[in-house]
Amino acid sequence: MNAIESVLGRRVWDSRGRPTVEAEVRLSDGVTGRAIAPAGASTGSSEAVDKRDGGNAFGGLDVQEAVAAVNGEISDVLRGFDPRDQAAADQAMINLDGTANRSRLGGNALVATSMAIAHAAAASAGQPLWRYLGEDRSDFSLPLPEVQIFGGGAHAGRRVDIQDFMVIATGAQGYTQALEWTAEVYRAAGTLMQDAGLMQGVADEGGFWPAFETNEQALDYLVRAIERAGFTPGDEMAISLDIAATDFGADGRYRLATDARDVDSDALSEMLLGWLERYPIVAIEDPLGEDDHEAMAKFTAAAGPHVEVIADDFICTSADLIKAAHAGGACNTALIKPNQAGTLTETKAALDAARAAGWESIVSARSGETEDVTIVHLAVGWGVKQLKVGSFARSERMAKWNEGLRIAEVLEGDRMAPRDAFPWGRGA
Ligand code: 2PG
Ligand code: MG
Repeated sequence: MNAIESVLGRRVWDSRGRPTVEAEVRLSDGVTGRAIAPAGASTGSSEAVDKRDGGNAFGGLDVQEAVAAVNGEISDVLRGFDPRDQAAADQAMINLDGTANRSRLGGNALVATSMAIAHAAAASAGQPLWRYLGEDRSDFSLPLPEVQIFGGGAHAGRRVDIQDFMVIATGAQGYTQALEWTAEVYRAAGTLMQDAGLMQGVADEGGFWPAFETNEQALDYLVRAIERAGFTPGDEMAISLDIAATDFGADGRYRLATDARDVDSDALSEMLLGWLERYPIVAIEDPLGEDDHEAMAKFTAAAGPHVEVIADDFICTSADLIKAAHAGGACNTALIKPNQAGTLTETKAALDAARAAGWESIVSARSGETEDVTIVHLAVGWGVKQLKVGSFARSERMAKWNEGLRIAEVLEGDRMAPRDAFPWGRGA
């Protein structure tokens, strides 16, 4: 039987110049698979935690202990496992770690290893990862891209409170066209910023630095960028927001520093619902804090079925938290991030829980990324209809968008999930 022979851990560097964990799984047939752990800046409290060394080097963010765990304990425990039995290998790592939040060995050590096992198994089977993961599927399609134009919040020194101002090419015929349209909007936004004297470079995920006076000004510029690029807002190109409210509020109180306002849950909800009325917004992520359950349920009901109310920090890619949110009527769409869960098996369990709840799902990158393109393969292989990767600039982002183009070529056409698979946008 083909079996895992060893796992090699090494320290590599992410898009913010921080150390991160790469794992390389070697199989007895000589095939290897490799993956790198990403890292978030706006994290939810129930996420699997990265193991960081502390101390003086690299602001305490070094990962030598997590790398040592991969080379030592993790490699030892996985030796002999069938690489095709992802669930068994992941469970062995979960048991070995022994903590609820993966803090002993590190979520970064676990997720890199877990993804590397899948890469090795796929390579050994002579298949691209997306096809290997989708072995039981007969039909594949590309996900609809959700792309950041302005970065904010924790990704831009809190220059504005809202974290992601994004576009979704709701009218595009396919993945290739969705990227083409997004590229035009990104360029148009850059020109607008330049002309207004507001161009100050880009934020962490490649979106333009938000040199705005108010949060709402970013929305105005986004609509203007869509128009300037020649598209109809709300028809061809729609807006998606990640409020990341956990980052500026707790216990039902929120501080909108840009607008110099302190608000409660109701006032924040009212402001956001007003935006839903006035702007072509089809999706809104973490509109309230991770601890604000009742307000989130109220907001979800008020936003209505045609707006995706996306849970990120609110559910942290946890099947149990998705079930609880669904039972409480909070949110209708899950953001799926492998490193929040810790292993691919738990990530898939969260996706399955979202599907069982009748939710939509979006596979997502983190703000700290690398050349690793695993998430694109997860989206295609698992049949997830949307993908969030950050902006349309910088290679850690473009590596993912470009990987989608290669997969589209193999699929003989860039078929995206059909338009009627989305509850919003044109024809909703
Ligand atoms: C998010 C992500 C990506 P981070 O909040 O959705 O934008 O950010 O990786 O910093 O959590
Ligand atoms: Mg988020």
